[in-house]
Amino acid sequence: MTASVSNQSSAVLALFISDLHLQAAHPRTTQAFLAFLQQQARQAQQLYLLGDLFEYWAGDDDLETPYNREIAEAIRQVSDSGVQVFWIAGNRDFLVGDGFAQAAGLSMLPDPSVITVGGRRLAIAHGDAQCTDDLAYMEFRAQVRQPQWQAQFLALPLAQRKAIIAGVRKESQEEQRHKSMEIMDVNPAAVTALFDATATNTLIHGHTHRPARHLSGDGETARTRYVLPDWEYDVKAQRGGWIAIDAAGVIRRFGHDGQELTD
Ligand SMILES: [Mn+2]
Repeated sequence: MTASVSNQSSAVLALFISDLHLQAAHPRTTQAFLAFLQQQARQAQQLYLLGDLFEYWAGDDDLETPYNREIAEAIRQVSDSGVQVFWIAGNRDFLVGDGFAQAAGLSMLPDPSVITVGGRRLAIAHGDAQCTDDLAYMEFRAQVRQPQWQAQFLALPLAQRKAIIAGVRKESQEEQRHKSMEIMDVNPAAVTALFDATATNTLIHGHTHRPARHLSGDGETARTRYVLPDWEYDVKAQRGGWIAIDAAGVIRRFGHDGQELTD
């Protein structure tokens, strides 16, 4: 009896991943994601994709590309197996629309969102909106998140959109070399504002590629900010992992090898 009760309370309710930056040029990372869908995701009740699943997304008509179709179908199989799949857009795949959502069988959520898992109320976000020290990026974000800008961009031929995105990616890589580490991290005041606005004391986000558990305050004002890792299995020093919440509301972090992180 005791064993079954403890099994029940430790059953994973929800899984959180972000920043896989999936692309055909990264076959091992892709395989790691497909394996995660086959194994961990199917044991959960909910799977939250918190942004930058794709290295870039040029529009839902790019589902014709076999690679993108394969990823959408793999997520769809998880969804069809009874797992609820949720999506928050990242700064690289914010052009994902209803076409992809339908193909993948997932539900799109606003950034940030407040959810309740295992009795625990928490906020989830991609994390780029809190990087307010990067003024140039915030300006770019405000522009490209406008429905009118997106409609105009999506009206361009797919090949032209891909060429523009390739140009922006190259430019952004150049710029990041000259930006300080602080500018590319979340701003503490922006994080506090998110906690206040959502009336939560737990936040899970990605984007910064700095996996961590940050504690602030104490007692009733204690807040915990979990940062998801990015995934990169096509290099020697592999990175990846996820966060799990069980039926008792306990939050656990796992590394690229599936081992629980205890810090
Ligand atoms: Mn990002």
